[in-house]
Amino acid sequence: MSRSADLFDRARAVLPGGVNSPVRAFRAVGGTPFFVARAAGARLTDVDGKIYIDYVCSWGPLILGHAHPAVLDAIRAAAEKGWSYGAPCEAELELAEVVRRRMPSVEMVRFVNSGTEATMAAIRLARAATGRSVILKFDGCYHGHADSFLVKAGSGVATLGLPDSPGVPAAFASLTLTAPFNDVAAAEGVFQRHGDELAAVIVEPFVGNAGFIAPEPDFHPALRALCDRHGALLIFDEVMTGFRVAPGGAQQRLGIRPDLTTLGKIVGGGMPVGAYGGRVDLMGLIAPEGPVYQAGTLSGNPVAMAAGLATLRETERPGFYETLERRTARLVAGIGDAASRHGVPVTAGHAGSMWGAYFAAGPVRNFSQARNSDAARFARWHRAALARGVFLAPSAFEAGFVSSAHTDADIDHTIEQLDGALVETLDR
Ligand code: HOZ
Repeated sequence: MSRSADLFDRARAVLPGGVNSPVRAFRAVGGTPFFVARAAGARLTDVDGKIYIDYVCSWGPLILGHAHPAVLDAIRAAAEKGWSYGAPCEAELELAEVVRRRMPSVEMVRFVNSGTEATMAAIRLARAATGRSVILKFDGCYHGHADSFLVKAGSGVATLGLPDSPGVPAAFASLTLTAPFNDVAAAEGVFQRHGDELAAVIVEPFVGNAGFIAPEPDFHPALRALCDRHGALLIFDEVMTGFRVAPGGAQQRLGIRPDLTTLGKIVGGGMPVGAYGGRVDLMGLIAPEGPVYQAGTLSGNPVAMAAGLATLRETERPGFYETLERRTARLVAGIGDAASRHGVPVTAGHAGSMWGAYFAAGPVRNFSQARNSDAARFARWHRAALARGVFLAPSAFEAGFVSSAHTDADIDHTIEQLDGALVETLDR
């Protein structure tokens, strides 16, 4: 028995499913998860000494790869000065200023500890600001695990095939309306029926929790116009896309100015950080400036702020995003080429260094098309790739990520291994 399998056995006795976040249990791809001993650059090493090129990158935060020296130095330096104050520190202010400079729609920001906290708070703020209760989300989009969002959600909810979560009161779920992603007519229909009840539309601008789905050109402009016409707020959930798909996130890439934005992952450089922010008149409603309550003992944690700042600083090097995008495009093209050579239908895409591949002829423009992809083949591909030292997200309903630590040679090696892994999935 491997040491990972042994640890997983022990873990199952004390952690539900042996994990602290469901997708990590590998249920969708079979087998048991490896346990990580250490990580550096583009590689993870497991407790049995096996090395993997990592395309999960901690589910998105590690745009510089693992244990980047500049981030490590910043964490060390911050920790030496104490790692939790419960009082303001300069790094919070510095990170807020960087966020505002990079995302001008975020005129003011509040740091929290996770993406879930950020989306929860953003919805509370939208409800308070509009005096309305209903929200619209899109099928397969995942906005964390707060009650309001576990309705037709992506990520682990989709991976485990749970329609909706028990424990969410029906009264709560009834305030969350849904529509298919990329379907302007459906969104218009919701606004026609509920326009005066809608506090907000929340959307992952590029979906990363149902696999990777790109928006069609008319989708976000239509959402912006609908919100403006009906007095609802547009919330871009940029937990995955923020500082990932462009220096200023999806809103820069798409040329859309949301009213509120939620952030996580990269903004904390791999430490537990989330954030929400937006128009100053809205953020002025947050306590203590205004009456909308939200608080947190560890919010603005000095070590986490330092990691986020160091990470964002590194991404400002000339050519950073261009190089990442070029490498990701090469990876995605390599997967597509191998698939067509072997006669396997694949639809693959990327935005910046966020990417995904479905075993489907395509197009994949919404969650129901994503769900019709060949998940069984994905599972075989995942297992074969893992055996060949390539770690992909263990679900067809999660995006992949390339970091600046992935070299051209890593990408070429990965393409070769994924090609071999695909051959192993062919019916013979
Ligand atoms: N559900 C998150 C990604 N979409 C995190 C999964 C994890 O950390 O295991």
